[in-house]
Amino acid sequence: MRNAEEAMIREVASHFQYEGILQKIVPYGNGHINDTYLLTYAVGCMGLIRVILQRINTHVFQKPVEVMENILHITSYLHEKIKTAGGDPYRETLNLIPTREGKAYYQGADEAYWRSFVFITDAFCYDTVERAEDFYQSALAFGRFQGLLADFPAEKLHETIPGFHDTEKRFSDFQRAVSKDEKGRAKEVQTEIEFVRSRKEETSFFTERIRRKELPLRVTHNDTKFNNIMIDSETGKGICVIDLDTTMPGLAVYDFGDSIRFGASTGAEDERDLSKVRLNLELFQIYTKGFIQGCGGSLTKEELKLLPMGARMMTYECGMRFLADYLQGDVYFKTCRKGQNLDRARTQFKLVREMEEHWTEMNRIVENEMTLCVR
Ligand code: ADP
Ligand code: GN1
Ligand code: MG
Repeated sequence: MRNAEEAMIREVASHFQYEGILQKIVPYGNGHINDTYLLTYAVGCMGLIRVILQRINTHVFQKPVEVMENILHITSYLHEKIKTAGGDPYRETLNLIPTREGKAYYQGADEAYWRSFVFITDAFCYDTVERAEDFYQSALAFGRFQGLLADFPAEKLHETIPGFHDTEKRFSDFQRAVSKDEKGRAKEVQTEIEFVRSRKEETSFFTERIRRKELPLRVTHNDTKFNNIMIDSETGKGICVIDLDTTMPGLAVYDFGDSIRFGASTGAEDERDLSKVRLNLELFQIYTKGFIQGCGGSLTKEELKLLPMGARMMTYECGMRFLADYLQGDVYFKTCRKGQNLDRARTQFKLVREMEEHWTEMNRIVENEMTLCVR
């Protein structure tokens, strides 16, 4: 890390209610959005204590104060609920560490917004599904998360990114990015653009059902990537759902779908060799089972039936977002190499095709898991 960056982090850290001597600062995790650092403090005879310090990406979250109001609200609610149920509220939910002024965030002189979380020890986030059991545990945990928030007063939540999973809106944004073609990249990606456009009809699938009130809006996470869950290193259980920036009213099928998009692929999200990217139906079945169980019977029959469509839609939508970002010059998702957003878009489109080809099997798997759960 550069000296200037380290000095800046030290300055920011001095505004939080940390104790001890700051020993080490390292950039941390593989999120695409925020800048995350792991800080280690030596605290008297207590030894080393770690904390997470994050700079909120204000290009993505244009109302960071609202994001923090949501997070404070959600984490306080979860903390109490977990405590009452006899769980460990310092491991099973995120906990904010306040600033010295008692606020949930610190606003630096440069307009940057910072927040800090208690570090969840003895647990890991994985970027790929190495063991089916971990994926199953993540499904249980994401399902339970929805259950825990079932009675949360949803009207108190801000919509941190308007229309986050409004695929119709995402499609219009995409079309705008293609017509502007700011970086002159559209000509190289005509096949991919055509792929998105040819599926335009599908974009209103869920938005229509929301308008017709056919599907219930719930408090959902909306970014249920496998690396947004912490797996306990001792028990192997999905211990804590993290990355709560987009937790707001949404559809259960979004949370199901986004997990499938990322975790049930045989390849990395940015894999260049598309022959390695397939839909793993075994993982699809395992996640379906875990998610339905995790939701504890709260999903309606209609929601259950639409789980496969949730997977297809989230994958298609994410691919379209990656491609739009590529056309706009990689301004939204972090990249570490040229063409990474295009590669990401291509893996998503390959997966959509896989899902279209395995549509009957996906539906059969869900129907089967529905029956097993009802029994
Ligand atoms: P992004 O929005 O950029 O994805 P995340 O909030 O998901 O940011 O954090 C990035 C990474 O930091 C996570 O994948 C995880 O590895 C790590 N992380 C975040 N919060 C904690 C925490 N409280 N304890 C331990 N690790 C954490
Ligand atoms: C981003 O923050 P992270 O890396 O968990 C993005 C998701 C995408 C995902 C694709 C706020 O998630 O919507 O599905 O990248 N988060 C936001 O990997 O846009
Ligand atoms: Mg994340």
